[in-house]
Amino acid sequence: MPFHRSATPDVDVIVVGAGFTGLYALHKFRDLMGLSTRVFDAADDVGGTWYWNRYPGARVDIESVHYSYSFSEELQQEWRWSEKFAAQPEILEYLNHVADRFDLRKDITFETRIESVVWDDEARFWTVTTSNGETVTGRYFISGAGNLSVPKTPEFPGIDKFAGEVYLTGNWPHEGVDFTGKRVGIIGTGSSGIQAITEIAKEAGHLTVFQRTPNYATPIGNAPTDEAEAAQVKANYKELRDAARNHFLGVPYDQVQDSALAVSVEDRRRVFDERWDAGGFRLFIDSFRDILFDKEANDTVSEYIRERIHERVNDREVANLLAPSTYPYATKRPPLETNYYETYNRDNVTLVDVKNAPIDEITPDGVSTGGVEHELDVIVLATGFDAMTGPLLAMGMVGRDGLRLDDKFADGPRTYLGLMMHDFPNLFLITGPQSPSVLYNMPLAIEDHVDFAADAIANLHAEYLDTIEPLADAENEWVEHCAELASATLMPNTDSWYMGANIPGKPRVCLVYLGGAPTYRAKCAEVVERRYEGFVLT
Ligand code: N01
Repeated sequence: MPFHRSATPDVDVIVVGAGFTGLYALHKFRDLMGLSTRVFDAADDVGGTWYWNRYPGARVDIESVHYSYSFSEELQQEWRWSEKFAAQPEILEYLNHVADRFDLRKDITFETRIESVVWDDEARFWTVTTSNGETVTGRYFISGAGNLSVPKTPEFPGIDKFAGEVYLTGNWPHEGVDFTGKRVGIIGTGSSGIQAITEIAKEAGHLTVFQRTPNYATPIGNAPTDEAEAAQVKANYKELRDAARNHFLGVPYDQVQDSALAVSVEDRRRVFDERWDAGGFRLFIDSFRDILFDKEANDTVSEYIRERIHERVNDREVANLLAPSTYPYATKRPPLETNYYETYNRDNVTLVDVKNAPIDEITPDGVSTGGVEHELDVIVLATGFDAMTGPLLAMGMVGRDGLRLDDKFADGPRTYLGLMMHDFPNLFLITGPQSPSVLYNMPLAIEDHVDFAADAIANLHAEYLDTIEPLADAENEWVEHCAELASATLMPNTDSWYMGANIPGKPRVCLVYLGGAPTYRAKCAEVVERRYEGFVLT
């Protein structure tokens, strides 16, 4: 049976992004499958998220031995992490090492943005235009544009008139910023803000933190690498990676069985204390199974964290402001910290509540909240991202019959398995909306999705076919299924980026698949086994 294609594209595969996704995708498609592949990235070097987010304190929150590629045994054996949770420079160094080790740079075009991605139904390929004026055609398009890569547009009137310096955590200057002796203001107390606040406070003359919603931050438990533990991990990497892939969050922790409500108060306290002391996401994912699903169960851990915050902050009023009470733990992404709460015991740090007295404007001299002006030399915006859909909508994607992605996503994302979309054949969303993505361990989630795309392409080639595309019905069912899963959790009632609630006007729908990575992976495997059930191959 011949291919139906009427024209030959410039390359087989076009990939956007040279972060964790793009690097693995290039290696997989080019080196392991022999497909001609080009990668584009707006940055001038590799790294993706870890290229842009260079703010002080930026650090991974899943143990580095697990937050790393598993595709190459040699790579995972030879690389040594210096800390349990590596800081941004070391992760960037790792990604540079991967780029060099697999000779990836020669097929990456840097400092180039994708401006449009248009499907040609006649030729059966994608036409991509870029910011450097180039037009490239490719049979397959792989989005490795990331989930948290489009910073939220600052929404403060007057920001352009501020006389001092303004920095965005998600686009931090390479040369760093000298805060010595300066009056610094930071807006936002999400994961980025919390990491940055702790470090900037040590350097600034004075740091003013503008907090709208407090967060349930818990200890990360970072430490220098324990060589004996690292050797154990390396000796058992295969089992650990398998265990990670069979865990809700993509880490090789035990599966917890108990309800928080089925144990005595003392036993519950003991579990919380142990998980708090161990650090990382253990309190959330390794304590009780119903934290995310049952309000009463969640209340037990939320109350526990509030108590611990009060223990660490000297001023009772400040502690009250820092202790969240208006939403359940983990319905916003829980940040991990080292000495975050103690930072508010410093003489040079002030917490300003902008929930009750919102930011009116930014003046030439500082930030005005509730009629009070806070004079500043530097403003740091840690105000978050247009998560999950933002990076996709920024690429000017147009599918069959001129269907614009903005129109398709008008009421929220529509995907099948968070991987592909009806009317957008041969376009793979790596860790796309409605997949476990940000609630899984990113490098593993990325490998799973790139492997899915690679297998689908190999399958098409084996059958002399050109395209793979989800059926409209399969996509509709998946969208509904994701909404149902979300409604069984405590997520939907909290304003978070998971729900699109951080961006004015963005549809309020859960952007993440909440059935957990193992169930999701089993579903993807079943789809493949049933000859790509829910897809049409032509
Ligand atoms: O962004 P966020 P982030 N006025 O959206 C506030 C990952 N990550 O960059 O909650 C006043 O969480 C906003 O307030 P509110 C991780 O997945 C991981 O910190 O909307 N305040 C909030 O406090 C994370 O979840 C790591 O009321 C305003 C903050 O800005 C995701 O990236 C490190 C405001 C934004 O918090 C995003 O984190 C960093 C306004 N108009 C990031 N607008 C790791 O540790 C926004 N805010 C691996």
